[in-house]
Amino acid sequence: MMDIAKIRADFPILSQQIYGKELAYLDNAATTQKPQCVIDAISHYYAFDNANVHRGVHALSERATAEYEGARKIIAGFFNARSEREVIFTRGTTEAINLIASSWGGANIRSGDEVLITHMEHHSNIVPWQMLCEHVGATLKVAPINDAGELIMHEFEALLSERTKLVGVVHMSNALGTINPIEAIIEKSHAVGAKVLIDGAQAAAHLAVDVQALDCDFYVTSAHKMYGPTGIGVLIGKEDILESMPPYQGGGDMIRMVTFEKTEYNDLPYKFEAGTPHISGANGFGKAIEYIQNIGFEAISTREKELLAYATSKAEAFDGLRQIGTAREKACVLSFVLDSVHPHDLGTIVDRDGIAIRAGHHCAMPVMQFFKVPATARASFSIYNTEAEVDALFVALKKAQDIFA
Ligand code: 7TS
Repeated sequence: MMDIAKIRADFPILSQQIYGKELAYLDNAATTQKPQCVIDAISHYYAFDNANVHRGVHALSERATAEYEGARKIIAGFFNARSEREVIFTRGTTEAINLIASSWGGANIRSGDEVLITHMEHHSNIVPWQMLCEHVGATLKVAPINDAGELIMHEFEALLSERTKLVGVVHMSNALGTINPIEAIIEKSHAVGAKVLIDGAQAAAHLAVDVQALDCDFYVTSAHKMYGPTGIGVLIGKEDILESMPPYQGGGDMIRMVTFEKTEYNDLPYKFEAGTPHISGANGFGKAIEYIQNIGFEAISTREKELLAYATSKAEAFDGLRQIGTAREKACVLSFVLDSVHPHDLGTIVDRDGIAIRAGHHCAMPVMQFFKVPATARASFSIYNTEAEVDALFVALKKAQDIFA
């Protein structure tokens, strides 16, 4: 059993009032809140250890480097990467996908090739591939979803061929909560020789990920959705693939030797980390992962399932509410529309009761187009949320419904 009160006490932001009401933060798919240990790690770094990494010979620089590389080691362990060379720090999921599209895609995808994604991708796993395909004359294929918001596996398989060079799939959809069967997706994609990128932006805080067991070629995520800071994320790639890829950006740290005639690039992972990195961010990311590890995925998953089941049963009993996304394998996200209230109005009204949800297209416009809605309201849950907060949400929804009735 998880001690929710104890967990809530770790997150200072939660114990505040908004418009005189207890804050109910139900926008965790957008970003999670940060525990005190993460805040402390960042502030400790600036108060005591701030220096640039990999360069100085002085004590502070050595400390900063040790913390930065220490975080990389924690992340490698968390995702079971084969080595720290496979762990590339990025600004987040978006930058990681752009890095792959630009570097690996630029080198490997040609006119006539295909990139296969799904209908439930976040814009960050659509637009970089559109840009690449347009640039090289390749084709972007989209695997369809069903009315529950699940990938239609046999149609996905039918779209795979020897032309498919890359398959990019979201592990857990931010707009629907759907958890994709990525093991099967990876296996089937590899069978036609395609490389596989898994967008783990949503999944990594909720599900244990083992990149070796999965055998994915690239796994990407963002620290800020895992109780860590914004502005940092990670690309975990297979070493031989990363070795074969050209650098994404040029500059300091990514080189071994520069002359005007020729530049020799640095080893992995530094080849992909041009410029001064987000050192405090990496530090905070490492601490956030330790925080997750201390709780453990078994407890996290049990609790989050409980909360989702509670919210779902309330949603099913609520007159005039239509859930968007009812996949059998689903996590932590309740996306919905009400008959009588536009999602944006809903978001504004419940905010007045201290309840933070998101309203909009969730950077997944094709999902909205599929379900023929302009937007949805989305409550997304985390380990610190409570049944009382879910109750408060549904009281506020009723209020909104009454106002617009
Ligand atoms: N992929 C998925 C599945 C996401 O949910 C997000 C962010 C991203 C990629 C991009 O991550 P970033 O950290 O690089 O921005 N999703 C959301 C959301 O649902 N609400 O705000 C951001």
